[in-house]
Amino acid sequence: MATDTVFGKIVSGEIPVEILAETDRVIAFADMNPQAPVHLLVIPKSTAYANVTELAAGDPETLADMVTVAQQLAAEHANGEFRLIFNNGASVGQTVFHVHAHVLAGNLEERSLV
Ligand code: DGP
Repeated sequence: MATDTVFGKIVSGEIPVEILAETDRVIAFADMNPQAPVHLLVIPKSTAYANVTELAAGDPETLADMVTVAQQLAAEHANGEFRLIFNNGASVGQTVFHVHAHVLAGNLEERSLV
């Protein structure tokens, strides 16, 4: 279970961000530490899921929504192509335990996988 994370505070409005896309289930905003020309985050509004494994099992419709929003963001901010990354666990780099998709787009040659 996700508990009290920085992304929960973004969902609640306690930490203000510019919302770039929103559905009933998800919001998107820019990563504060961009690793690509376009580096956005898509997160569920629900705070119940710490990682994508939990989300896929518990709320696959929201996972599908995240992919759809990623596509829309890539079309709006780049050429429609994108890389979608879920870090799933601390040992592979997850630092915020509220599931989130990194949407990377633009010219990604020679660039980090986040
Ligand atoms: P991960 O390593 O997969 O858990 O990625 C977490 C990402 O979240 C990292 O790239 C930085 C970003 N991030 C953390 N805190 C904030 C914040 O308060 N605002 C924004 N915009 N991004 C944040």
